[in-house]
Amino acid sequence: MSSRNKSAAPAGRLQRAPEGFVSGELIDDIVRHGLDDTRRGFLKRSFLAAGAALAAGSPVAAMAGQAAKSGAKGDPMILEPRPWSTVLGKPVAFHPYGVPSKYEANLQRRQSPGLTPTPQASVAFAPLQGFFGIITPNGLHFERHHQGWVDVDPEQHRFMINGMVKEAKVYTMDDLMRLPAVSKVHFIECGANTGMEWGNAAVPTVQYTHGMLSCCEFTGVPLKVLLDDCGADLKNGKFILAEGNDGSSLTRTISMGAALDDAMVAWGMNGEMLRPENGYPLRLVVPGVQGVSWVKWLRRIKVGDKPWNTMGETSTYVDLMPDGMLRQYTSIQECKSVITSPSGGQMLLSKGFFNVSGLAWSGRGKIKQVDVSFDGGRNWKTARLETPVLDKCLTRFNIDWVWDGSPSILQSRAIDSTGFVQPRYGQLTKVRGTRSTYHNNAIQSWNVAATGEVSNVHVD
Ligand SMILES: Nc1nc2c(c(=O)[nH]1)N[C@H]1C(S)=C(S)[C@@H](COP(=O)(O)O)O[C@H]1N2
Ligand SMILES: [Mo]
Repeated sequence: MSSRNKSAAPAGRLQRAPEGFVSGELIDDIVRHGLDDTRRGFLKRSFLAAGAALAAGSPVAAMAGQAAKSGAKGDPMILEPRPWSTVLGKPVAFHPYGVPSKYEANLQRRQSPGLTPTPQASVAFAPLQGFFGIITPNGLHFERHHQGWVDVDPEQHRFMINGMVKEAKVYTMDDLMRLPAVSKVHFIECGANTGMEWGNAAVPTVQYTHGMLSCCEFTGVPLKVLLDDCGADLKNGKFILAEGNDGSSLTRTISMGAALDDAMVAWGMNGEMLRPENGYPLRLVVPGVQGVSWVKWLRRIKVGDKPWNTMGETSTYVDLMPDGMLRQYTSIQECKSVITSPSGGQMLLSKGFFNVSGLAWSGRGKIKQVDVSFDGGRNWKTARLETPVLDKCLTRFNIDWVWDGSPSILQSRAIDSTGFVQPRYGQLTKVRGTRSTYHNNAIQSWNVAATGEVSNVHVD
């Protein structure tokens, strides 16, 4: 079915990575002064201008134009020996720890425009537009710190369990890494992901709309094993408090249900030790629950019988409702999806076939189905889910699309194993208002103009 579509329509060309063209000064300015209307407009214009400039001068565009005229025939790039095929290559282990090709230098974590006040209490968004499959490479995992990151000496790191336990215990990293380990792939999403999109279409690319999202294989010991080891009082102990060892003194209350279910005290991330930015040498993994509970540089878990109501649970990570009330402890990341290619800031350089690709996830289970609309939600087609489809994990979807050059609005809608259907933007704001900041899981719309420019729009 897909191949018939493909052969019927020539492949369209996509300018896939114009996201790197906001100047460092502009980002600094936004970080310092916030994102007002002038800066928002400027941000939008500079993304568009960069996309257009790149499209005009792009070697991809030039090559594609040539191919359209003469096919692959006569192309010196294939007919003539290339410089790199006639020299000695670089020696083995030239980089003892490998690095990406210099041609991929544009694929970077990027700072938040205007979300947070200082370089320490900040966010670096993951470039979702450049990812394939479901695994986030360790160097591109998003970062969210409340007080900067620290590089902790694992020899000096200690982890303690206390509170309502028979015996409080302190573990070294060696103690922990001797225990029976498990490895599981899960997504982590900050509760504030897509937070700038309450109200209006604020930021230009999927990196900024959805980039506080990553997915890795984590290795560690189930928290249940450690709670058992300390003789946690499971009858009266209804909650745990997790505490980090950085300057933010981040503490989070987590339900005993989540703690005993699939929470993990983890040191491994995609086959190697955690990166310092992500909590090296130890972090809590709480599948399905918002990122703030995944405490990094984890040093203590306390068992108790009621929530602690710490600052981060009462004044931040609370959802402002239209009536002025705040919802607390909305910890689960609900079913959500987004098309990552094509997405905002990219450019369709020609009509024809496109593989529309994106990510879907749910904090309540597996992804059951993803539908895609090319006309702003009037008609829907079911996308292909790529395997594996795992619990509380990103799922990659793909669907064929032949762009006829007319304006289109691309949307994706995920359904999870509980039957929950990702809401339209208007459905969500009807209940939650437009100042909720956290937990925005609305359907994302990308507008494709006749010029091929792809931009962020809100469709009710
Ligand atoms: N100790 C500590 N843990 C922390 C944080 C922090 O600032 N300090 N930030 C939290 C928040 S708000 C999120 S979204 C995730 C981000 O994890 P990452 O930086 O590995 O992406 O870590 C959480 N754990
Ligand atoms: Mo977060």
